[in-house]
Amino acid sequence: MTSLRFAFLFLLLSFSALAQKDYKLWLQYNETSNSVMISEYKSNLKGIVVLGNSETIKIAEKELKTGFSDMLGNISEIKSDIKGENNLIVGSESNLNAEIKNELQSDFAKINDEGFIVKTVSFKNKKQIIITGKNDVAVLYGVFNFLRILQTNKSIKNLNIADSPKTSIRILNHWDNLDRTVERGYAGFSLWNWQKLPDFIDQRYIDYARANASIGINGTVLTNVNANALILTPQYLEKVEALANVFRPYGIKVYLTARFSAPIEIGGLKTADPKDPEVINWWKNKSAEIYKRIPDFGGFLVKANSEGQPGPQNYGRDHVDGANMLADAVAPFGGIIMWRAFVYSEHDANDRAKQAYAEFQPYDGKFKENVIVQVKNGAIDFQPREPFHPLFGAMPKTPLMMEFQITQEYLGFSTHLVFLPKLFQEVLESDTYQKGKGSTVAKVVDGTLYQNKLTGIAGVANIGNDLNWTGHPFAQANWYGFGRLAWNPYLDSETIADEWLRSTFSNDENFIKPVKSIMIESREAVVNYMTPLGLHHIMDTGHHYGPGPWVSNLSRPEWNPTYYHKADQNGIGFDRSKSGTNAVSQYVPEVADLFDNLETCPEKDLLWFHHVSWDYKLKNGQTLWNGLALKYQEGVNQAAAMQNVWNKAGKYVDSERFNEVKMLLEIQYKEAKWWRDACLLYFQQFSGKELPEGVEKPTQTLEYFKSLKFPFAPGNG
Ligand code: BDP
Repeated sequence: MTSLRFAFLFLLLSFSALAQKDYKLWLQYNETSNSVMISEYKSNLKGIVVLGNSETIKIAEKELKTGFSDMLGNISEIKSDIKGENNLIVGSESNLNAEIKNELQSDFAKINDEGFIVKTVSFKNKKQIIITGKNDVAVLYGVFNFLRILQTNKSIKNLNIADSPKTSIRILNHWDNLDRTVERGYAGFSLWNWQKLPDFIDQRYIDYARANASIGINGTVLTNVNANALILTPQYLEKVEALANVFRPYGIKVYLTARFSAPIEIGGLKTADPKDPEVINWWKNKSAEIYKRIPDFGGFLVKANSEGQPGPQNYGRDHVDGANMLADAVAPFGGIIMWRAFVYSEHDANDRAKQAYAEFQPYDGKFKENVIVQVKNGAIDFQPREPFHPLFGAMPKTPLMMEFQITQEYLGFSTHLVFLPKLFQEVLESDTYQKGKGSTVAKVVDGTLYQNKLTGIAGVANIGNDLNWTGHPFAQANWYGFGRLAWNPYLDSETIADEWLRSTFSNDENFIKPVKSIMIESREAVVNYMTPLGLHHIMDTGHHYGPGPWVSNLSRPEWNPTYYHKADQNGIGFDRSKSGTNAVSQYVPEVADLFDNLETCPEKDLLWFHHVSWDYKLKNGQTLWNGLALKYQEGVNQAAAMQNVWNKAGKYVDSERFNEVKMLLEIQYKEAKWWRDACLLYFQQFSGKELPEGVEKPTQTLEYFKSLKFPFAPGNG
């Protein structure tokens, strides 16, 4: 009996210890096993001196102490007073003594307000490491950077880092509803426990803020873009205020989504017309009320006149009228409006891919200073691959921010391993040619192309209350990678994968090398088994999980997959060339011509821009039909290869995470085959051709695949 009880207790304890690993994200602070590094770290870190006493500085100090004790074991040697050398001195510029400040003058000149310096200096002939910045949050960023150096087993002998974020708004968009369901959320329910707020502060809020601060995220939109006006009532604002208080010391500002019809729904007005004086007043008063509670409130994110959401057009006004009215309301308090450009209309017979550009481009220069237009990375909707959105670079007088989707609505939910920084990087590196060669999307987003002051990157969060935050252990890498790229849109995704793996799992090269390679390949794998060669939006209806290329019965034409692939006896693909919908003309001539011309159009975008015959010859000499089938097979093979690699990783990873990933990769492989078979059987009806050699034969019929239904797929309202 007793031994049974012990066994149970042991099981419970080991479960929680393991579960904690998953929960700790990339902040594992694993004990360093590299003896060379340990002795280097210990000899360079004899003492810590922390200057200042703000909450933020206390967080920084605690973080350092946790990091050191976890990674370096016994830190009893680390004293808190500074006499000799080899100390770590941590504090903001104003707290440094004059001599150190002087020593760092040229470094301070290099950084902006959120930037940090991590530097080995020698003063009074004594070597010290300084972590500093212009304020305490910047110091906290420096601390996390320093800890990352230790986590990734890099040298701290001669540090010389001065690093600043290249964008000013680095923000998560939570599509969280007040009932705690999460639109397109695949990691459980919303973190925000509205019922228990404001009095109950879940430890998760603090851990969330800490994780975000560790990667430089400085803003969070708490609520769904399909907004509920209730969040703006005093009852809820009190709860929002409680969250803002938790996040503040971590440098994170809170933002809300504003439902455009709120003046009617909660204000008792008859209209929400942005030109109506009462409406204008209502928003002014509402903003004042919010800022009274939350003086550093960030502002509003707005989805208006998009997919049925209310907006200025309901009153014969336009997006500029709506955005500017709200901008005026928050301007006195330093707030901003992030106005989304994700619009397409059921009454517009035009190619959906052209609609946002057509509607927004003419507004260039018309928005108030504190408005930033938030544009999705591509012109349709977060597909596994889309060419960059033509609005990037096309509105020189308007700040534009990037909207990426971290949650995998169209990329296998939290079931498939897909390393998204690869996708993000591809978009950011795309050349718009707006000011000649080298006018990349990254330069639009970081403001260097047109000298915009307001800059930003938003990511639709993949976070929920699952024990491991993101559903799939590897989906944590997408949150991490998003933050790193928002800080520096020029970072290489391979560097990000490397950092994340080392901080999350192990520094062992035998683990890093192969596992990094599957991360890097995973994005192309998913493109191959879902939507190769420029196919897009052929996911099943509503929930968007799994293939549904046959769906053609939805009320709005542009919701149907058949609208996007246009497969028929003659071929497949959406003709957006000059002889088709001419969507290519929304890009500057260099880019337009590249996409327009079959010879130069990258094959990865072929069916996005062209309808080509089944016998069309691809660059590798294959016919389009054979090439398409082989791409689907390649995706399946890649999914299998991912499994092979992971199966050998067991000895470097705790068994819980190892098994989780193993099971998920098995599902991914199974579903890659599902995608291949369903799509090829469906398209084969039009091509009328046999599958080429090397492509496995489907084991089910097309009817079987069509019959699959997923009424309770998550994230779908
Ligand atoms: C689509 C989603 C939908 C969102 C919409 C948006 O399917 O749930 O509300 O985008 O971004 O991707 O507004």
